[in-house]
Amino acid sequence: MQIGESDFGEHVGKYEQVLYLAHRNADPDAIGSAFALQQAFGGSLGAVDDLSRTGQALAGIIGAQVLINPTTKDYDLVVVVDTSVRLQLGDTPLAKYALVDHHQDTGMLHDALFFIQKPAKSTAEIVWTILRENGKTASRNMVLGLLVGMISDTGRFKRATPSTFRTAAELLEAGGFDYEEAQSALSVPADISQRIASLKAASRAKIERKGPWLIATTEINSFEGSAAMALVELGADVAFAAGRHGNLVRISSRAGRDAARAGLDLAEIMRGIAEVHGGEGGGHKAAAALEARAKPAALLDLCAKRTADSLP
Ligand SMILES: [Mn+2]
Repeated sequence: MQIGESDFGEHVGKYEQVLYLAHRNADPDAIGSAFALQQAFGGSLGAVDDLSRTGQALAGIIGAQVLINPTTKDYDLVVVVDTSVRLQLGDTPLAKYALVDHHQDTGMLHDALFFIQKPAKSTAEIVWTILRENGKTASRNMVLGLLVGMISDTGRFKRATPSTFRTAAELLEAGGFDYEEAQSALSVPADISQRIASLKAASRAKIERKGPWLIATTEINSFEGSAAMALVELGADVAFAAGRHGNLVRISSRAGRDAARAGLDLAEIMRGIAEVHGGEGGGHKAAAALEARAKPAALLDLCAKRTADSLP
């Protein structure tokens, strides 16, 4: 059941033990959003498997105590935050759950007791509305977490909307800190294994050209998301990085602004390919992922082909 932001307190208030759960490799938007909800409404804060590098740094800065792989059956309600696809929660068992999210996928909505899902540029923006409309006051650290989440998910406001800027201004006024402080929370140097992964991804990349478009595919075994982003920063319009994880293949994809403007929808492409290979995929138009059981090279070829077909 879809609910409005103002009804969140009433719904979540019916449960005693509430867990706010962020997805695997939890990023600043997931951590900042889940932390603000947990602080405002009470309960525990958790994440599946691990936090991302910047998610970890943010948790330290705002003092978020994140339980890794908490036992979900110990809670009456799990509020899944910033997550739209079941695969982002791994094998975590979910009984009664709610959802607060900004992605475009509908896979988790059906079984949710209640959900708020809007196409905002970050979950943090939705959470800020939830706090405001439920009369919650936010501490400096809650506000800082939300703003860092917004900065991170909008690519430092590259993908911002007027409403993103309005919310950012409200957060700066409410938090009483400088914008610079929020931005510096994201300046975490990449560790050496991540830099090696990006360099290997580039050196192994296969490049296809369709008219003015460059599509890059590569295989590495970790940091697929940052590797795909690195290939776009190097000049690819669209990049796919595949890695094997046990008997699953994970592919992360990123698109540059021109490809996204031309109508490319990576979430749809990843969802479509995953579905026919017994997996799951989704995300955003310019950043999406899939997990499936197939040969990485075959999946990458399919990704490149569907992308070329959908670019003008
Ligand atoms: Mn997000």
